[in-house]
Amino acid sequence: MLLDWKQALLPYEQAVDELVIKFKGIKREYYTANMISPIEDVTGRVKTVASIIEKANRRNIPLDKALDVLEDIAGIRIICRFVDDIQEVIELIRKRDGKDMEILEEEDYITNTKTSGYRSYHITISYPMFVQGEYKKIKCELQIRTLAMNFWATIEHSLRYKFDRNVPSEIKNRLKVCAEAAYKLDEEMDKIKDELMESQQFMESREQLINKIIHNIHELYNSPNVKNKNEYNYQFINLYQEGNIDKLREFNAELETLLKDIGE
Ligand code: 0O2
Repeated sequence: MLLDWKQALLPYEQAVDELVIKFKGIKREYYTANMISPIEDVTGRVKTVASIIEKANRRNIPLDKALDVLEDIAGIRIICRFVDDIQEVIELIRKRDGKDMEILEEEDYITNTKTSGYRSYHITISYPMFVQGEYKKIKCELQIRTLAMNFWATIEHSLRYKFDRNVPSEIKNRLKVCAEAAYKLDEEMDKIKDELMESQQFMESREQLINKIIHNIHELYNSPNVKNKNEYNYQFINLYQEGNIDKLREFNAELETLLKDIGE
């Protein structure tokens, strides 16, 4: 059977695009609510045709069944900073089960680390799509892992390709040592999580404050009733250079009062 791969993979591409937007949207929701997101980064990919054929052959799946049987043709990777964040992301996904996606399977390779040293949490979902007027459910594999787990998996993956899946045992052993080190890194990071979270919260709220000030100065520039508009800009630059967050907050409060007075 001849497959028009481009046509057949189109719904998978669209599903990946939509899911990346959705998970990035969750990250933005946290940011907007001034909360720290458990999601650090989201990427997506559709398996290459060569990789689909290789996996189908390896698993003795006839090519015309490959798209229905393989669960990771559409793949989303959700990267977290801390191991605890993974659980938060899993809960977020479970909440959507039966709504905009359906959970088919969960595989916990964090508790049950693979012999290779691979750690990650996999959730296979079924995702409804309308493509060219047709309703279709697309299977998609969500891989949730920390930055450290991802670093290890990316390096190991490229070595697997280099050695055509037959990584020499000496390198395999070294990779296991690296997997141990990545595990240790996650453990150590978890221990200083609270301090890191506080500094992140501070950085994010500072950034949001700066954005608000810039927005408010812009609003003042648009108002015909405000004189000496440049004064606010100079004042902002001086306070920014001074770096005192309380003074910046006071300044922003002044701008907001001024804008309110002008609006009345
Ligand atoms: P790619 O290029 O990332 O798409 P398998 O038959 O063992 O290959 P299976 O049964 O489909 O895998 O399911 P599993 O074990 O959940 O693995 C699916 C995907 O998880 C893999 O896809 C990898 O992305 C990742 N993965 C699983 N095990 C390992 C591992 O030991 N090392 C790394 N680096 N990644 C792993 P593909 O098709 O192998 O590769």
